[in-house]
Amino acid sequence: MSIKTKYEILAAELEQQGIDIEAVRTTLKSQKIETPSWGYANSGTRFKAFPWPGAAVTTHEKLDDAAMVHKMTGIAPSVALHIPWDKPEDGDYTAMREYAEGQGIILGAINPNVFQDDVYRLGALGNPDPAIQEMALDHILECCEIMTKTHSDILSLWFADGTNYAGQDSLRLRKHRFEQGLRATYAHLPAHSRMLIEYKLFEPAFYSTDLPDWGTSYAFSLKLGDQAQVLVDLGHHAQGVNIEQIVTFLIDEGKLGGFHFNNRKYADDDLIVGTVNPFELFLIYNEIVDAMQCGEEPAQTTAQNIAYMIDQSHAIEGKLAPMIVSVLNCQEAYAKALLVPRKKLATARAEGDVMGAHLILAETFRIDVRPLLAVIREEMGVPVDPIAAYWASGYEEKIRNKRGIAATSGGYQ
Ligand code: PSV
Ligand code: MN
Repeated sequence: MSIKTKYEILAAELEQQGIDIEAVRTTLKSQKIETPSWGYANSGTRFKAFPWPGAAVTTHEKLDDAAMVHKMTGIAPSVALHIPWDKPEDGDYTAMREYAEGQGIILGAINPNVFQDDVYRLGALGNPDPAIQEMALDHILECCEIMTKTHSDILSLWFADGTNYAGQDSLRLRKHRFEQGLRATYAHLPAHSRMLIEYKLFEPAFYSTDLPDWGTSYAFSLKLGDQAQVLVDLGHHAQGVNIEQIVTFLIDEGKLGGFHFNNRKYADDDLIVGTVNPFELFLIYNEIVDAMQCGEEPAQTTAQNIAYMIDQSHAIEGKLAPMIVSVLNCQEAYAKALLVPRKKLATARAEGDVMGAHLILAETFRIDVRPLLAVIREEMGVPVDPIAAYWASGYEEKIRNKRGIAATSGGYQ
């Protein structure tokens, strides 16, 4: 049976369930996922970074790779930068932006890096030394200026700050230092931009982390104002945490700003999203779609404005292929979430039909959406099978031959 026929059968079934398949197709075509510049460079664990032949070293190479991922998928039109990893040698961010645009993509979130310099041994904004707090703040403010040149509207903040030993520093004073630093940052945000405050349960600080959970990020973002929101990195939670519930709470309060997609099995953030637990990814998208379709303000607008970003830098599985798979996994999860029969679900819930309600979600998750995705890819003019098309494109051999094996690891050039 041809893909077209499979699609027609699926569309007819869905329409019977009350799903507006035309609307689903339109929505899927407007989906956007940002990929990270650092995901195209070599990286590893603290034990070993296995170099990948052809991995990007320069920012231009990272932009070329991101553009290729977009060409294959049609839904990855922007790339996040990490500063100073992506600082141009000549300091010309306008030229970098124009280079990206020439490749068919745009520059996205700016991520200040206040965790790699030697001075940050005891933290950045939370550091007990006011001179180092100041240094970190200066770098963040410089990133606010960079945003204007790169036309970025998101400042994405993550801090490695915390302590390793009880008594090492005052937890209360660290909180105060953070509040002060975040307030100063907020005051310098370009107009119409947002700052997203990322949290992380642990690592590299192990006794206390200054921004350990969504509640802390939420509290700070509330104090700061409308331009501050929370960033949920899927990797930064304890294993049992219900991320979709956090997502819903934050959307409903107007405070979910964006995602870093990955998988939490790594205890950091480098495994391909949707591989270990595709059901969880579907449930997250389901909450977002529910807010878009059934939520009241500010939930609807908040859900519409979520910045979807991947935060993965693969250690053993190559570079572009896993990035393409990550984008496709998000597309599949979103497609399924758009097919949930929400009226039927609401009725089952209202009737207290526990199994009925659960099975509506579970059955939707089981729908084979590949014919639907094939049809929209064809309409978008991208390969119907992006992974096969990538392998057939010759790009991997081209970068392998041209770039060779870089000695660098991490985002550093
Ligand atoms: C930290 O683990 C993190 O998730 C932050 O988002 C960083 O910006 C990113 O990874 C890259 O180090
Ligand atoms: Mn992250």
